[in-house]
Parts: sequence; C-alpha cells; structure tokens
Amino acid sequence: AAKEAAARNQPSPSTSGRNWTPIREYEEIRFEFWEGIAKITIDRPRWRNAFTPTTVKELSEAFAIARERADIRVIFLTGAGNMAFCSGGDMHVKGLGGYIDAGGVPRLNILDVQKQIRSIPKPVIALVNGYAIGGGHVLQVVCDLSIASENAVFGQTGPRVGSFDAGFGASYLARVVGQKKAREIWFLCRQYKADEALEMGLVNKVVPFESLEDEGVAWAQEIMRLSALAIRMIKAGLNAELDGQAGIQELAGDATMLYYMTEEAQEGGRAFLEKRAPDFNYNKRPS
Ligand code: S0N
Repeated sequence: AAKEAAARNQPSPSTSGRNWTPIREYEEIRFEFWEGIAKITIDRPRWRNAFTPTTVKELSEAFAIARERADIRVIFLTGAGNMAFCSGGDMHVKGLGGYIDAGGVPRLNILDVQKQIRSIPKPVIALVNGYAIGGGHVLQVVCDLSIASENAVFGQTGPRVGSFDAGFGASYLARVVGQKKAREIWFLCRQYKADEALEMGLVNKVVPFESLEDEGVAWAQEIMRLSALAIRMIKAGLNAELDGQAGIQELAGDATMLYYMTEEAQEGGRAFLEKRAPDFNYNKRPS
C-alpha cells in the first residue's frame, strides 16, 4: 500500500493548465482528449507501468477509438508518473504461452497494439517519461515519433528475463538504429540514457522532464497545421516499404479512399444506382 501511494504521488510532466477531458474510463490506462490530441497513459506506476492483458485490451480499444474519431488528429502514448514509460509485460502474470488474463487464457496481445500503432492513419508520438524497457521499449520504437525526458532509459531485457520480440521489436528496431546497434541492444541487454538514444536515432528529441508534455503538444500543433491527408499517405508509404503485402494493402486502401473522392468513381456508383452505363470518358485526367 505504501509503495502504491508513493507511486501515485510521483510527479508528472507539466500539463501547463491544459484541461484534458476523459474520453472513457479504464482500470489500467487513462484516455483523454484536448484540442485535437488524444493522450493514452499507461497507469500502473506501482509496477513501472508494466502491461497486463487488461492494460493491453484497454490500449487496443483506446487506439481503435482514436482511429475512428475525426476530431483526434494526433495521439500521445505515455506512462504515469516520473519513473517509467513502460517496463514491458507484467512478469507477475507471465505464464506458459503468454501473460495470463482474468479468464486464465495466456495472451501475447501487445503485438496487436504494435500493429495498431503502425497502421493507425494518424501520427502517434511516444512521450517517454522514464524507463522504456522490454516490451515497453518496443512500444516506443513502433511509435511514429518519440520525445524523451532527460531521465528516460531505454533497453531490451528479453535474453535476461526469458522473452524476446523478434518481430517489430527486432526488425523495425534495426531499421531505426541499424543492424549493428540493434544486435548490440538485444545481445547485451544494456540500458541506454536519453542522450545516447538521441545519438543513435532512437528518439527525435530530449527535453527536461517538466517540459515533456509541452514539447509533445508543440510538435502535435505543428503537425496539425499541415495536411492530415498528406501525412496519412506519407505514414502509409513509409510503412509499405517495410511491411510487405500488409503495408501495400494499407497504402492501397488509402489510394482507394482517394479514388472514391474523384468524379470518376462517383460516376461509377451513380450509374449503377441509376441502372445506366457509366460515362467514364473524361478528358481531364492527369497524365
Ligand atoms: C524497469 C526497471 C529497470 C526499473 O527499475 P527500478 O526503478 O529499480 O524499479 P524496480 O524496483 O525494479 O521496480 C519497481 C517495482 O515494479 C516491479 N516491476 C518492474 N517491472 C516489472 C514488470 N515488467 N513486471 C512486473 N513487475 C515489474 C518490480 O518488481 C518492483 O516491484 P516491488 O516493489 O514489489 O519489488 C526494472 O523494474 C526492470 O528491469 N523491470 C523489468 C523489465 C523487463 O524485463 N521487462 C520485460 C518484460 N517482458 C516483456 O516485455 C516481454 C516482451 C513482450 O511483451 C512480447 C514480445 C513479443 C511477443 C509477445 C510479447 C508479449 O509478452 O506480449
């Protein structure tokens, strides 16, 4: 109880008076909105924000809502308190085959959240406020942008604690920091300070802890002044180059969305409903 209370009393980065409004109440995360930004906070500071199957289920639902809501343009992912962004899977519930949920089923469902972060057609910014370790580190790796506070610490622990992430946690990490560095991170399981993370391209910027949210908001506001559609297409294109057919499917889906917005596609639909042959004979197509 004392440790829980101490964890709850940890300071958080300044919100500079921003009035974050809860979007939905959860047990293990907070999900809030302010002026175009959704903030998802893993809220288990007592356990360095380790995730359980419940946390992951809640994260997944929050990202799904953030995807659907047109008024959400940018998403923050962060951790509660001043100690940790996320320390990976909660080892208290690690069993055979995964992390055991309330129904006794082993889950590895954080992989679904990684995919959601990559495919959601809006920028996801990790605000790394402390330790980003193991599966928690992979979460910051898969975010589009990462801003870290000076106290942030980064690392993988799998080979030390009986796990590994050979998916995005290895291959995408290598795309971010290069093969040699990715192998060093996994083979030695060292911890890296924020300035080292910046130097290896693992994060975009390092700021004092107090300024972390302010910096994130400044980046989000800069992004929100730009074309959301253009940014969506760029994200899909950056993913497609790495994600094979799944990446091409997303980029192609966005191309279909744009096609639906053309007169040519509108004419096809109209003609079907009006039971006539479509007139696709435009002469003003770009060539
Ligand atoms: C984060 C660390 C470095 C912080 O050290 P510090 O500040 O000295 O605090 P501690 O005293 O160590 O911790 C405070 C209390 O919090 C508990 N705790 C910390 N981390 C966890 C955790 N991950 N699970 C459960 N409890 C945790 C401590 O036990 C302590 O409790 P008390 O006060 O009671 O002693 C340091 O804590 C640390 O190294 N933590 C472990 C980090 C780690 O190894 N994480 C990896 C966990 N595994 C994964 O993430 C698996 C990868 C994965 O998710 C995955 C990959 C691929 C496919 C599927 C999956 C999947 O599993 O879903």
